[in-house]
Amino acid sequence: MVRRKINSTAAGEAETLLEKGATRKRFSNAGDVDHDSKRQRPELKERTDYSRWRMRDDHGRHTWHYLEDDGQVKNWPQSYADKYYLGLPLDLPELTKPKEPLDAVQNGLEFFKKLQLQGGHWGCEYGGPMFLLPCVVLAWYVTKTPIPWYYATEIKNYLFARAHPEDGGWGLHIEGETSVFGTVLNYTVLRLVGVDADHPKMVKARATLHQLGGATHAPHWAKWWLAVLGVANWDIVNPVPPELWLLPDWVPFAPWRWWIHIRQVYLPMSYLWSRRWQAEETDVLRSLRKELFVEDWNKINWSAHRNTIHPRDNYHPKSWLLNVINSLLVNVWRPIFRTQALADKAEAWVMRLIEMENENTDHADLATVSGPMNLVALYARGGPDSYAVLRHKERSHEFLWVKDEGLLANGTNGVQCWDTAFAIQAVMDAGLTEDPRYRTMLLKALEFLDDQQIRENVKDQKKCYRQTRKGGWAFSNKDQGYAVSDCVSEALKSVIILQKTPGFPTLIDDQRIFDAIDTLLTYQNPNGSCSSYEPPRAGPWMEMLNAAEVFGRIMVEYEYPECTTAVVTALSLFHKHWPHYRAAEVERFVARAVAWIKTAQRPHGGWYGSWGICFTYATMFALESLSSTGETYATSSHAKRGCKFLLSKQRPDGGWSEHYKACETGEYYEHPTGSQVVMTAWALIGLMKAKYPDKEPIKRGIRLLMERQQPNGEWLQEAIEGVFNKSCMISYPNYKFTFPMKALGMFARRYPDETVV
Ligand code: LAN
Repeated sequence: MVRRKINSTAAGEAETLLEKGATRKRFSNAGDVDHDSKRQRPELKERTDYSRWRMRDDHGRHTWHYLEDDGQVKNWPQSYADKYYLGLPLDLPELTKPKEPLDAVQNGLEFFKKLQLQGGHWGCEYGGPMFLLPCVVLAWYVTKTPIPWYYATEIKNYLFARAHPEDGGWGLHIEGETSVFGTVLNYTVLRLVGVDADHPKMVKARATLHQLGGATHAPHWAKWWLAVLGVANWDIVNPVPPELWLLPDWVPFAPWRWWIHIRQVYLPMSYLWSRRWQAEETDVLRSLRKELFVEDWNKINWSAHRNTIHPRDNYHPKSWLLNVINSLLVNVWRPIFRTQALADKAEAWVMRLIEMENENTDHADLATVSGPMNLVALYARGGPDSYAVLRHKERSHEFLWVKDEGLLANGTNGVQCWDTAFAIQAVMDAGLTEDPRYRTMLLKALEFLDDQQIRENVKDQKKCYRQTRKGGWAFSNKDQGYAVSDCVSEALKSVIILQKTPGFPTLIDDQRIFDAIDTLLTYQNPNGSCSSYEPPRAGPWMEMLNAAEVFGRIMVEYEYPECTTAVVTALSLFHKHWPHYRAAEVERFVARAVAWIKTAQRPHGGWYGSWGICFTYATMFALESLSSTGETYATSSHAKRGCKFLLSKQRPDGGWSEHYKACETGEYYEHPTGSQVVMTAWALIGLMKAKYPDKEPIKRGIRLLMERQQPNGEWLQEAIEGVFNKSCMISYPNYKFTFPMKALGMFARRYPDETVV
C-alpha cells in the first residue's frame, strides 16, 4: 500500500529511485544540485527545453514533469494547456471579430475550453507571494532532497526574472518593493540551487540587502528559516513555544482559536524552535553566514536582534504586549521555568497535531508554508526514511508551477474547484449552458466537482479543532480537504445550475446537496456574516499577538463580504429548488447575512475586500448580496451608494483599475498602468447585479473588455488580482477569462439588442 502510493507521481519516481539508491545515477549526469559539501557543485544550465515540460493532472493533483527522454516526449504530447502555461505559441486561428458581447463570450469560451484539463477543471499559476518558493526549496535542502537540474535551472530563471529591475532585490510579492524578507530568502534559494555568490545579479542583490541592514533586519519567519539552516543562531528568533498548545481550550488566546493558517504554521515552527533544530552544515551554508550579514558573523549579539526589523518589512509592528511576552519568554520562562519534561510533552502534542494534518490531507497539507515546514519537522523527528517524510517530499511537488519565466511555488496546491465553479457560472450567466458547443466542457466540469466533493468530516474532528466539512468543497482539491465557506458555495451553485439544466445528469444526489447545506449553515457568525474556513473563535484583539510583522489581520478569522455573499447566493439558489429543506434556517441565514452586509458598507459607499483587490472586488459581491433579496439601485439606498461608489471610480476609457495599495491602506488607489480587464468586469457585474438603470457607463466598460480581447478569444495577463492578509498579493490568472465572460454574458442577456462595437 505504502509502496503503491509512493510510486504514484513524479516525485514518487524520484523517491522510489532514492529508496533503491539509484538517485545519484539518475540525477548526477543531469547536474542536479549537490548538497554534500565535499563534492563539487554542478553548473546550472541557461534554461531548460520548454518543449519537454508537461503538467500532469491526476484527479486534480498537479505535478510538472520534465521529459529528458525523446521517446517520452513523443508519447506524451504537450497539450494546449501545457503550451499556454509555458508561454509557447498555440497557433490558434483568429476567430470572427465579435460584434456583440455574446460573440465575445463565445470567442472567450472557444479559447478557454482548450485550456480545460482532462480531469474537467482548469489549472493555473497561483504565484505572487515571494516567500513560498523559499519554503519549498529550503525544506528540500535541509532534508537533503535532491533538486533536479531542470528545477534548479528554472528556479534560478524565475527568481532572476522577478528580481527588482533597479535594486536587484525581491519583495513580499511580485509587485511589491524590495524587502529584507524577500531578498534574504530568495538570495538564499539561489545560492542553494547552485548560483555563485560572484554572479553579477547576486552581487547586486547582496549590496541591496546590505543597504537594508542585512539578515539581522529580517522579519520573524525569515529569521526562523535562517536558524533552521544554521545560518543564524536560534537566539535571534522570537519565541514560538509549543507549550501554548497545552493551554486549556477555555483560555481566550489558546491557539485553537487562531486563524487556521497561522495555527498550522505555528505547529512545525514551534516544534523546531523548541528543539533548536539545525540542518547539517555545508560549505554553502557556511558561506551564507558571511554573505547575508553586514556584521561579522562571529560577533553578532543574536538575542539583541530579535526585534530588529527594517521598516519596509514591518507592516504590522509587534504590539507592546507581545514584546513584553517575548521578553518574559526569553529571559524568564525558557531559562528558569521551562522544564525538559514540559518541552517534551508540548513537542509530542504538537507532533500529534501535525500527524493528524498528515492523515487528514494525505500529507498534502493546508498550504505552501505549513507543508514544507511540516516536512522539516517530520524529518527532524524521525529522520529521512519515514513514510511521512517521503510522502511529504512527494506531495511538495504539487506546490510547484512552471511558466515562461521559470519555476515558482503556488500559494496552495492549485485553484481547481474555485476556478471551475466560476467557469461554469460564466457560461450560465451568458445563457449558454444548453448550447451543444459547451456541453462536453460543462459535463466534464460537473464530473470534476462531483469527484471533488468532500464526503466525510475529518477523523477526530474535535481533537484537531477542525470545522465541519462534509458535503463541502475546498479551494483546490479534495486531498487538501479544507472546506471554505465561499468555495463550498460557489461549487454548490455551479452544481445546482448544471444539474437543473435540461440534458445534464444528476451526479450529486439530493442527500449530498443537503450535506453541503448542512455544512454551510454552520458558517454563520453571531452578527450574520461569514468568515473563510471557520467562524471566528476569538476577537480581533488577538492581533496583539501577531508576531509575523509582514502581514495584517492574520491571527483570527474576520467577517468578509465576499464569503458572506457567496453563502447568501448559494443558499438562495438552493432554497428556490428545495424550498422545504431547513427552510426557516435558510431564510433566516440569508436575511441576517444581508443585514450584516449593509453594516459593513464604508461611508464612501464601497466595501473593503480581503481576497481580491480591493473595494471593487468586495463591492461587486456586496451588491450581489443585496440584489439577492431584491435590493437594487431603485429600491435600496445601500445599493445606490454602492453603484455611485463604483461609478465615481470609472476611468475615461470606460474601465476600472484599483491598485493593491488599497488593500494595505484601506483607501482606494488607482493603478498606474490604467484600466484592468478583471477589475472592469468586477465593477460591471456589481452595477448590473444592482440593476443600475443607465446603460451608458456599463456599455463603455463592456466596450473596453471587448477591445482588450485578442483575435483568438483570450485576454492577456495584466496586474495582479488577489490578496491575503492585507499586505500580500496573489495571482488569479483565470479571472481574466471567467469574470470578463461573466460580465459580457450578463450584459448580453440584459440588453440583447446592443451591439457595443
Ligand atoms: C486563499 C485562497 C482562496 C481564498 C478565497 C476562497 C478566495 C477567499 O474567498 C477565502 C480565503 C482563501 C481560501 C485563501 C486564504 C489564504 C490563502 C490560503 C489564500 C489567499 C491562498 C494563499 C493563502 C495562504 C495563507 C498563503 C500562505 C501564507 C501564510 C500567511 C500562512
